[in-house]
Amino acid sequence: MRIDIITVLPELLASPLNHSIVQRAKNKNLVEIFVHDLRLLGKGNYKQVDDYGFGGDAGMILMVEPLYRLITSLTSERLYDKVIYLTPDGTLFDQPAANHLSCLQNIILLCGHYKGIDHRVREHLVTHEISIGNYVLSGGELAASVVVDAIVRLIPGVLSDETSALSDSFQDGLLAPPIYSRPAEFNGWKVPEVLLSGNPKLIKEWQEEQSMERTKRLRPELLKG
Ligand code: 6GU
Repeated sequence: MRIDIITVLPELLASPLNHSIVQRAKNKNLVEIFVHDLRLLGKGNYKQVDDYGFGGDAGMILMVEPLYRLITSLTSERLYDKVIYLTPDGTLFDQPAANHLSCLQNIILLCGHYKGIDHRVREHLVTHEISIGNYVLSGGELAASVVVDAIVRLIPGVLSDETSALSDSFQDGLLAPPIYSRPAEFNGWKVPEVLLSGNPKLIKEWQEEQSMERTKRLRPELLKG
């Protein structure tokens, strides 16, 4: 999979994209991630890529021309499955959406900043819009990091034990069961007996019960779907 990310703040993406599972996936050549600094396409001494909006609202807007040049230079080189703009008014991102994106070959993630981007980019170049939740972030970079992390870990071969992505919370529409490590007793706090039983069938039953109980109690709306 290839992911191209367009941003005016590449620094904001550096840490999440260069550590942990995402770094491991890049090392294994299971994903290529290219971060494009939009500023490099700005014109003039100031490399201007943002400007005031028409209509008098305060706040800067990413201009249509640099975005047009960058996006069309990418799309002229290869076919992109999706050109995704990260925005609070996009479609809510969830596990099924992550599963879907993880199956694609090439995607562009476009991060807005300041007030957002010239709407003509959304009308003519963007094909999909994603929000990561009902709150407003200062820009799309943190959201893009979230989306990249969620999809990269699903690419086959990225996680060492492939079943571990399947046992994630939400992968079956339920919350994950509680997990424990050694020691079996700490401070008088005990690991549930069944997990020490060595009986895989009993353990699986207990985990499924726990998943269901926790989902009913903590996120009952997940069971409505
Ligand atoms: Cl994708 N972008 C911004 N700026 N804010 C958000 C968001 C995205 N998702 C939730 N809030």
